Order: sequence, then structure tokens, then C-alpha cells
Amino acid sequence: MPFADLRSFVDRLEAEGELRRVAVEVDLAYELGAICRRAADLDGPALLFEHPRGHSMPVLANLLATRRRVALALDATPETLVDVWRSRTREPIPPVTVGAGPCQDNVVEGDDVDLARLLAIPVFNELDAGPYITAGCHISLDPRTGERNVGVYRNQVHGPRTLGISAPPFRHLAQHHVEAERAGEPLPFAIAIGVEPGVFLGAVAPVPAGVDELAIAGALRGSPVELVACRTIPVDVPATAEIVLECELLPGELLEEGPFGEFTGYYATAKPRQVIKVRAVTYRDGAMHQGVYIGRPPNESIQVSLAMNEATIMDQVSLPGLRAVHMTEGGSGYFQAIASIDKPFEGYGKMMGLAILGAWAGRGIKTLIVVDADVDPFDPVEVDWALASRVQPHRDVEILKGMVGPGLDPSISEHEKVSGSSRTSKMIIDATRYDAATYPRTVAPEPDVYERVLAEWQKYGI
Ligand SMILES: Cc1cc2nc3c(=O)[nH]c(=O)nc-3n(C[C@H](O)[C@H](O)[C@H](O)COP(=O)(O)O)c2cc1C
Ligand SMILES: [Mn+2]
Repeated sequence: MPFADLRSFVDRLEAEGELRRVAVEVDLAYELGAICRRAADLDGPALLFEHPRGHSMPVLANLLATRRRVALALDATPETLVDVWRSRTREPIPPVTVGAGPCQDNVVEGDDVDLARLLAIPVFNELDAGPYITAGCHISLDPRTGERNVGVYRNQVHGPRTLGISAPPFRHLAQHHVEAERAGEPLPFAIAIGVEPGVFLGAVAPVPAGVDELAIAGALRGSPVELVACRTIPVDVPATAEIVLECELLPGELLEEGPFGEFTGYYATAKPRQVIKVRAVTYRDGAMHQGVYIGRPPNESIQVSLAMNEATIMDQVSLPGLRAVHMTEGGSGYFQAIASIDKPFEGYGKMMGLAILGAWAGRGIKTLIVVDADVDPFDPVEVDWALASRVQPHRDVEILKGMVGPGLDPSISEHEKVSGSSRTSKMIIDATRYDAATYPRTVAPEPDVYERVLAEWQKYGI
């Protein structure tokens, strides 16, 4: 059953022992972020901060910070998650518009809007420039075609009705903004915060321009997302969102945004970036704010894109024999991956490596380890064992230079960040058995006996 709203998902997590209510008062400045950091390191539960100091609005955080909870959001298991994602997203389900929704239980318009007073907004990390909204799904329409886009971008709170945003030119919202600017117009758009997890995961999905992320969300949840019309702008928003900011991106205006602690584990530097004016805030009775803690791995901002990046690479690589791809959490879900393959002949490990690095969804990978089918790419000890026992560096490591890489990689020097896309070197480590037919046998118990031992495991009392 899809979740009707964020609250029903919170209830489900609580029933599964996957959510803790934090009843003590917690400071929005730094303390809430510090607790999120520690809880993520402990592989801990989702957190509902019931009493942010000086605020009546609770804050939900670390919601999808583990693969278990991402799987729960889609009624899958960590093991089936990638297959479930791939099969559901084949058939997008467009949203439907309904007459009314609880996201408009309360309405605050114009100069009555004071974001810091209305919403409990944390300052997460030491050098962050100030309070940041990090779970906002930005919903906009292409001014030329009317096609909808949804993406999650961070928002610095600049003033009572003014927000910053970091949406580089390749982001679809930024492209809509440029179209509106060309006509000298502001771009109306909405920020929905506290949406049910299908909508959030859909918003983060790396789909091409022109694909409506709300139809991907519908596919993920297995039924159409219900929308209501905003009150001050011609944009529709999820009817059950906890909070909606009705906004405009201003033409030709910039304000210094940042620094902000990024998902790479390093701060993004301050720069003049686009400016948002908030026209109205609507929210549910008893609304909660949602914050995504972002920082070095592990954390939620990495988990929400990890499985779908794996799924998208699987969809985009057409070479036979690719059994699974694992984007590692330590690699921020982006820079490092392990692929397990069936290898029909020598050299196929590197060939598959090139195919993965050449896939659109694999373009951020810097280090790719290819393992045989008998090694679980999700088990770091098994991968380490393959590296230790199946790799001769001079023979099995290929280094590729001058490749397209992610601009946020702090190891790329400034002068290598040329002409809009950064250059990086990449490494394929072929950790499959070289000349498998003659490779020494791996050690294992006698197979019939081992099967019997597993079947009768109880009787040993271990
Ligand atoms: C918590 C979180 C925060 C994010 N913040 C940003 C951001 O500030 N800027 C950005 O460009 N992408 C950000 N992303 C990534 C985008 O949401 C993601 O790439 C999305 O697919 C972009 O949508 P678009 O392709 O429709 O522009 C964030 C993702 C998450 C999960
Ligand atoms: Mn998009």
C-alpha cells in the first residue's frame, strides 16, 4: 500500500522500531545537526525532534538514512530494492488534481511571511552560512512547454521572505529560470516540504528534462500522486505535503549563498547564486518540518540516491553478464562502485568497467572495482578479499585520464575545473580471477555436508 502522506510513513517506521521521538528540547542551531551526525554514524533510527527550542513545530530528520528505510518506503527489502525500482519506473503514473488538500489548512501570505518564525529550520554543520531548508521538493513548469519538473535543492534562509538556492545551469529548475529571465519575468514555482517518501525519491531520480518526476513518484508508489492548485501561483503541489512555500525565482538577481557542508563531506564555497521571493506559506494543522542532514558519509542525502543510481546503471548498461552494481556509501553514493559480473573470457572485466564508466548514470564514478559472481559486491570484506587475492596491480589496474567528473570532487584542483565540466582521472580495478579456468580453488566445506549443516543449524545450539 502506498503511503498517503509523510505521517503514515512515520507511523509505519515507528511500528517497525525505525523511528525515535526526541522529547528533550534541542537547539536548532548545531545541536540538532550534531545529533543527526551521530545517529547516522550509529546506523540509527529516523528522528522526530518534538521540541526544537523556541519553536512549536517538530522536525523530522534522518528519515531515509539507511537502505532498510529506503526499502521500507517502497515496500521492498534491501535485497529487492534495485529490482523493485527498475520494474516500477518502467511505467510512469501521472498525478491527478483534486479540489482541496490538507497542505492548505493554514495560509500565510505576503509580508506576514516570516520563514524563521513559521518553520523550525536547523543550522546543521559548523561552517554552514546559516539556517538551511534541505528537504524541499522544487516544483516548476517550463515556461515554453508547460512540462513539469521536480528536484530537491537546498535553500539558505536569507531573510523573512527571501531564500537562496544552489541550482547550477544543468539543473532543470535553473533551465526554467533562464527561460523566464529571457522574457524578463520571475519564475513562479513551489517548494513542497514533508512529502510522502515516493514523491521525495521521485524528485531525486536522475530523469531527463521533460520527464515529470511526479509521474515517476506515482510509479514508485503504485498510484497517482494527488495535487492541489497553489493559491498565489499557477503551480500544483502534493495535497498532503506538510508545508508548501509558494515562490518566485527573481530575474537577474544574485545573492552570496554558502558555504554549505556537502554530501562529499567537504564544504561548498560561497558564491553569488539565484534569489527566491516567497509569496505565501501554507501548512497542515500540526505540521512538521523535515530536514535532511548532509555531510560526510554515511548520511541520508547519500542513501536516497544510492539504490536508484545502482538501478539506473543496471538499466543503461546493455553488455550481458552484469549481475549487480553497488555504489558505496563511503564513496558518497557517487564516486566509488563495485560491479559483479559473469566473466566469459579474459579481459571482460575491464570491458564491463568501460561500459559502466561510459553510462550516463555511471559518469561520476572515479574508482570502479569489478568482481566475479562469487563475490558479494555489497559485502566490504568479500570485496577486500577479492582485491587482496585476485589483483596484480600492473596487470589489472587501468587508469584513464582527462575524463568527465563531478565538479564537487574536492580532489580535483581548481585549474582542472575547466570549461564547465571538471576533468578527473579514473581507475578500473579488475578484481576478477585472471585466467579463471586455472585459478586456484577457493576454500569451502564439502558441499553436501555444508548444505545439511545449514538445514540442521538449530540442533547445534549455536
Ligand atoms: C537532500 C538533497 C539535497 C540536494 N541539494 C541539491 C542542491 O542544492 N543543488 C543541486 O543541484 N542538487 C541537489 N540535490 C540533487 C538533486 O535533487 C537531484 O540531482 C535531482 O535529480 C535534480 O533534479 P533535476 O534533474 O530535475 O534538476 C540534492 C539532493 C538531495 C537528496
Ligand atoms: Mn528533472
